[in-house]
Amino acid sequence: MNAEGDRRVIALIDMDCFYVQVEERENPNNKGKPACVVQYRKWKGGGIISVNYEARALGVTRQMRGDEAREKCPDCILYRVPERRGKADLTKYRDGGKEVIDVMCSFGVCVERASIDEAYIDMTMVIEQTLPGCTATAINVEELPNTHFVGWENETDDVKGVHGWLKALSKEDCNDNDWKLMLGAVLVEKIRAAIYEKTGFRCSAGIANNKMLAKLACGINKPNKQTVLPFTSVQDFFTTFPLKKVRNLGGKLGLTLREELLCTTMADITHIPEKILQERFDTKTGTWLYWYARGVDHDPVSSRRLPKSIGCNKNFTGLAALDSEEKISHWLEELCAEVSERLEKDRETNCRLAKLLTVTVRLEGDIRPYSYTRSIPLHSSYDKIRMAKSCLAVVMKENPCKQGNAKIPWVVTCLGVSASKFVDQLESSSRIDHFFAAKQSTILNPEKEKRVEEEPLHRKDGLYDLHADQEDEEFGMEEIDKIPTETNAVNIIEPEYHMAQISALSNEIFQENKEKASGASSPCLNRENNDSVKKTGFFASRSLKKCVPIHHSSEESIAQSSQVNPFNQTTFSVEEIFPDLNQVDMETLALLPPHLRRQVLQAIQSKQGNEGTAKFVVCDKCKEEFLKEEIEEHNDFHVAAELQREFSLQPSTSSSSFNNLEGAKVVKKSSKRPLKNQKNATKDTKRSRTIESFFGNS
Ligand code: TTP
Repeated sequence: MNAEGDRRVIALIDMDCFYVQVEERENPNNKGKPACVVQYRKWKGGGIISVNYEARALGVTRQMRGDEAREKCPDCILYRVPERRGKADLTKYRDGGKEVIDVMCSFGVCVERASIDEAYIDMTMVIEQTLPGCTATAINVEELPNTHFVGWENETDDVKGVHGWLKALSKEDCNDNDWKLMLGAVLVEKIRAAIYEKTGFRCSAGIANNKMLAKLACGINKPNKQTVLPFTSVQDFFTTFPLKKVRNLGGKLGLTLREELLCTTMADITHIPEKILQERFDTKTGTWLYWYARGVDHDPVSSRRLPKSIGCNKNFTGLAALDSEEKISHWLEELCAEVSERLEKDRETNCRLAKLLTVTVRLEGDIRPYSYTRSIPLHSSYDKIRMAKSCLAVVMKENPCKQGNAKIPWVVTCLGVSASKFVDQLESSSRIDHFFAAKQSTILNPEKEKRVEEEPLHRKDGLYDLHADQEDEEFGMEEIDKIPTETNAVNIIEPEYHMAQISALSNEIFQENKEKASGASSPCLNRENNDSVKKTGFFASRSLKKCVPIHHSSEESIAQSSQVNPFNQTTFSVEEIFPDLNQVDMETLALLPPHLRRQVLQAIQSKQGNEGTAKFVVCDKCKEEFLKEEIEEHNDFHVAAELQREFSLQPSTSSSSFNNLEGAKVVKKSSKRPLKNQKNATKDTKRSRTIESFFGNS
């Protein structure tokens, strides 16, 4: 790694007092007057989350509440964030952010949306095409009306440093990089002007050779200004710049640097040898930090106009804190309702499906943003009730006292739900979808099927939502995972995604069969038929399967589900599904009906000439064949199924919330199996366990 290698031209564009600007656009007569946006809660006028620059000039800050702002400035307008389902409704701010992104994208640059009101752009390619033949005289100072150059400002006659910089560019020893930054500054002036023209919003920007420098340059001159941070000015600038203000160093890593290694500025880190940094953190982080402190950051701008996650959270402070399962359940339902609605919209607009649902909890007394985070697989259905139940199950499993709605020993002060791990809707289902669609044309409405398949993909921009809720104090959550260190894994549990899919699928089948066993699905033949015409391929097959009333026990149903699958009657060749057996996609495999999956596994086995060797094992309960790595997870499922069956036979002693645990398979980074020891437990012991304890710590 070295400093010389990075000659990209990156900008960070950040909207000025964004929420206030959105409100001002709706109320043009108020433009130019001091104003703030306050959170929806009314106590003391509500917490301020955005302050315009007129109000800032009069002493109003974001740390104040609405009433204090009015004391400072009686004319200050207080806009209130709209409310829906008892929480903030950020739709109009998100939509405003999307408009801005659309303008940026129209310039042919690579855009990475970084939060509700900011985005990185990589202009390198565009600039490199313009570069040949540029001369300093060709650049007019008027093209840079709002640009400042760090290190070149001259308080007397060149406050912004533009003249000094242009003069330097005309010298012979001036390098390409300086030129590129200059051209980048001209382009960003144009982009910002276009944003204003098309949306009416003002913004500021930072221009530099990488994301970290661009981000910190952006904050130097605001509002409606842009700042170039040339690489040659970085070291000087870093001698006073507090490290806690640097991207990726605001959190735990920054705290360790400050408290343990006594660094307060970026330059302080440069005095620590790389080896020491590697020893204190780890090799990768140490090296990264070593260069980071020298202004080097290779993090690419990844083209991303869509959010990586869709979620919302809510704080419950003081008397509003959640101290019963009932309250937690209620708010999880509210949060899941919002997430589900936005996911559906996202699926329609962006043709993608979220595969992971993450629930975050902060407990009373905890100063961290979140006390714990748990992830569970999310199935193709965005059913808000099922999502909420799954979330409740994983939240409550952490609680040492899980007695229904009894007072619980811990109190929740923040709850968050977010969906992530998006996959292309077609990509995820295409192979299997087309495969089944072809085979079942007589089952589904062929006209409808054709229409669905021929419909063009409407890929529109989605919304990026890091500021999930006004009350959320933790910004830039996604930045956490950019740090190349284990430290970022502290609160985030990575999914063992493929393996989880297998057991999640089993859970899903189990749940469906449970519904069938209870007779719930039998009266809905017509409804299911209607649904089925809307769905294609595998999903349609699931709907059809649901229509068949079965009255077996749940586990029997799972084992026998292949007998009721209408596709059983059709013969498919394994090659039709997986033309290359060396590249079998586990996700697709997990979606197959059991008999087909068995065929695929057998085909792989014989292809590898491993027949009879220990690569696959047969489950002695359902006689299905599994990859060796899958069997443990699969066994867990049988135990869960058994417990659930017993649980549903017993009079309910616990919250009904636990009766439906479809999808509530906790995915953890460590492959610690919660059931490992319990599998050897006697039947009686198993019987005495509740479904909560199955998912609880073991
Ligand atoms: P910021 O970009 O941090 O702030 P801002 O746009 O209001 O002002 P500035 O000109 O200094 O950039 O946040 C963007 C929006 O995110 C902000 O308008 C309101 C919202 N927000 C919250 O909801 N809660 C918060 O704690 C913060 C800091 C912002």
